[in-house]
Amino acid sequence: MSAPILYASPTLSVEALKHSIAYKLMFTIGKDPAIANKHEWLNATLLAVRDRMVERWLRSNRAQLSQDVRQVYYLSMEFLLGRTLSNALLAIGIYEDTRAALDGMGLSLDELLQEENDPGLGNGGLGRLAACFLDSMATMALPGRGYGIRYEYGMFKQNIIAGQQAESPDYWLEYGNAWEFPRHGTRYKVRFGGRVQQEGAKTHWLETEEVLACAYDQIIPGYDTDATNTLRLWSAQASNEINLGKFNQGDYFAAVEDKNYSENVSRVLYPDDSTYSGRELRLRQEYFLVSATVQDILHRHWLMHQTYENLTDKIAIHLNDTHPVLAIPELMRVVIDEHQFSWLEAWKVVCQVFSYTNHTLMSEALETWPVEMLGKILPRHLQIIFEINDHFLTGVQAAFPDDSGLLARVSIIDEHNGRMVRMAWLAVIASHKVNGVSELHSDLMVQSLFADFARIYPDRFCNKTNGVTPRRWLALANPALSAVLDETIGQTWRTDLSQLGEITGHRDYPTFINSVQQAKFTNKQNLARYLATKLNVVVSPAALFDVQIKRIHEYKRQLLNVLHIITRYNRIKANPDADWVPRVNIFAGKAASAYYIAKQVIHLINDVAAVVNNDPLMRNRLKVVFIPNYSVSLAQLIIPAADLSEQISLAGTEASGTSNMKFALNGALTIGTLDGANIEMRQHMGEENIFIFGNTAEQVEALRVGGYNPHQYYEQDPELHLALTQIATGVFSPGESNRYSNLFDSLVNLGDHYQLLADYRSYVDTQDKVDALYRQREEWTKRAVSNIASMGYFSSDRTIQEYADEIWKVKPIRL
Ligand code: 26W
Repeated sequence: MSAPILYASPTLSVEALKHSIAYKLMFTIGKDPAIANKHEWLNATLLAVRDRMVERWLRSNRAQLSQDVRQVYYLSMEFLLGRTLSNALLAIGIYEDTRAALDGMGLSLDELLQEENDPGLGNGGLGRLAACFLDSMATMALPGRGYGIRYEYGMFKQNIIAGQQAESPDYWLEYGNAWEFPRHGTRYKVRFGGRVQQEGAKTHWLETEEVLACAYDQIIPGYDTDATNTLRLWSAQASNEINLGKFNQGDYFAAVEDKNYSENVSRVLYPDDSTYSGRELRLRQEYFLVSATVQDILHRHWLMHQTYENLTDKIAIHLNDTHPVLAIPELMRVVIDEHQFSWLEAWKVVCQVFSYTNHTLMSEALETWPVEMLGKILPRHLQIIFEINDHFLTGVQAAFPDDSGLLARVSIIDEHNGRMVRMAWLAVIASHKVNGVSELHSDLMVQSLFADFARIYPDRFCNKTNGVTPRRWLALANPALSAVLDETIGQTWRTDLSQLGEITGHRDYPTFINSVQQAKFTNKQNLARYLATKLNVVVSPAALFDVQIKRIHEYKRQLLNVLHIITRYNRIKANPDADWVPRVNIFAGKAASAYYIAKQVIHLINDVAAVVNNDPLMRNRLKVVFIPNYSVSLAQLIIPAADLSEQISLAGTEASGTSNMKFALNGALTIGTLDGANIEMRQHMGEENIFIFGNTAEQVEALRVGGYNPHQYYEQDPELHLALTQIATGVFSPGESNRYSNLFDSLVNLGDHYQLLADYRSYVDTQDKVDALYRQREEWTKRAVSNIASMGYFSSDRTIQEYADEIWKVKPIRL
């Protein structure tokens, strides 16, 4: 690490900052300070702060080039970075100076920070993980770059209208993006369609349509270090050649239409993480990302080395799920068709360069493309995929001559379901390492989805349990708790999260416990203020804040949470004078726009909220709130305010989860199943510090195999029976009594695929234990402290160190 830069140069720096902010406002934005609005001041501040990072950035890039080290390229269709200004201020240690500078000009830093839009270039966990990884790579000075798409429209905005989700477009570039550097000189042609022509040994890909990929760079600052990295996002621009042709023929409208059409490729993020779309535009997007990226990687490599002989020594390419898997045939194509590699030479390179992370076992989310569609859009790539498949199957046949069904099962081409290309198979066959994202997930991955491949390639599969960056998820999101930690154990936990273990020694000091409680209360007040001002919902910060925030998905079982809330409501109604622990149940999350059941769940939550919140008997004992338009910035507000974190997916379905880690790091206790990373969290914190309920993954499987009968649970548990009947008969939808009959049916009559009813009793009983512990406030806080203390392992710095050592083989640069 470099010399400490955190608390340097107080007054000098404040004056200099004032000057440069005003300078940016006038000379870059062109506004008179007397009339500038908040957006303009924000952009001026962003630009002034960006200036202070550019030198480090250039130095980092220079060091990467001169030290000639191996580079890792992280390819992802999604990056959910969150707001940038506060993170940059924290990283370079000028948070308080900037506050003072703005103060001095009559502006409030906190207000400006709230003005920044939060780019939603991702769906959820996978995109946010990519952002945490970039933060860790920069902080650890690892020579890496992210590559993605600069979607013009990010994740849709969610409004709740009459209790239901309504989507509207998120045009996040409305006020420009001060943070990015457009690289007008860095553009690559990306080609689609056309046909393949063989000329002796040479293959030509002809008569293609073209679109240009233009680079937009942003600085990813490392924390308290000179090291910075780059995230490069590609934006589509019509290539003039095509349009000019039609234009000259006089067909002006066709030319403009064409232009719009080809630029569609980076227009919008696919806002669905539950089912793969199978849509042609999505396939084009995926190829657009990888084609531009592979060209860029090779270009940079050539600049540094003037040869492609040493590719395997110098580059590692990581595939964030299968979405960028076309990078495999693309790299093959380029080195064979354009750089005269033999097929086997090319394959050897590919097999050493690529690695792949699987993020889900859900079959409906696994990408497969019709052979026909792939052949139409990428004929040369389809040819290469067939060649890879032949080469692979020949090897398998030789090694496993006696397994008759094996070839069909492992073939990249699924012949039984309408000839589909299985992208996960391609990823596994070409990657030297394949990892899951928690121990359970990685185990299940080799036992189920990739069982055949685990036999063929026993050393290929490994686990890299996810982590989260402590900079954004503790230092930035929770200044109150951070201050307590700083006072107790010093400040260096930000780059070595294992130091949080040291607070265990303070668990029995009442002053420490008090200050942890105080920090939580402050955060709950902040959230309560937001709920009051934005949603007109008044909650007491003294109540237990019970939070489930994540994409709405059946396997995540928000509906199980609702069943508990209804049960609690019924109990309070039956016995209003008992001494109830007051609770506020908070939900947030988006439903994919075509996911009918998920949308019904949102509607039901809002309907239940309306009934409960308007029932005079409930008063402060129970409140239900759905916070619209969940985002990274909302997560930063909500998570620090949570007492209880709901991680209640059916065991075996949530690959890892990462918000589970963020909650625990911020001192919430978890109620959860033995799923994903919950299992490892329990190991680290001890089972007395987490509320575990429900069936294990093995029990779930056994139930499924043995013939699960949800109806029996419905019949035998009176509280469950009542709650379900109330949903089915319109108690929460008085205007439309059968509104939820389909939800009821899916649980009681249609098999309850995610086994909510099987886990209901254990869940509700465990919630009672939560109440009991919450009454003993000091004991509760001690366990919260144990949660915080044991989260060191779940830093993305640890995760990235493992990727760097065991998969990418990259080392930090010296600065
Ligand atoms: C093709 C449509 C599509 C898009 C995105 C299918 C699947 C996805 C992602 C794989 C969904 C996702 O974000 N998965 C989550 O990844 C996180 C990071 O590893 C895990 O913590 C979550 O458990 C997992 O659901």
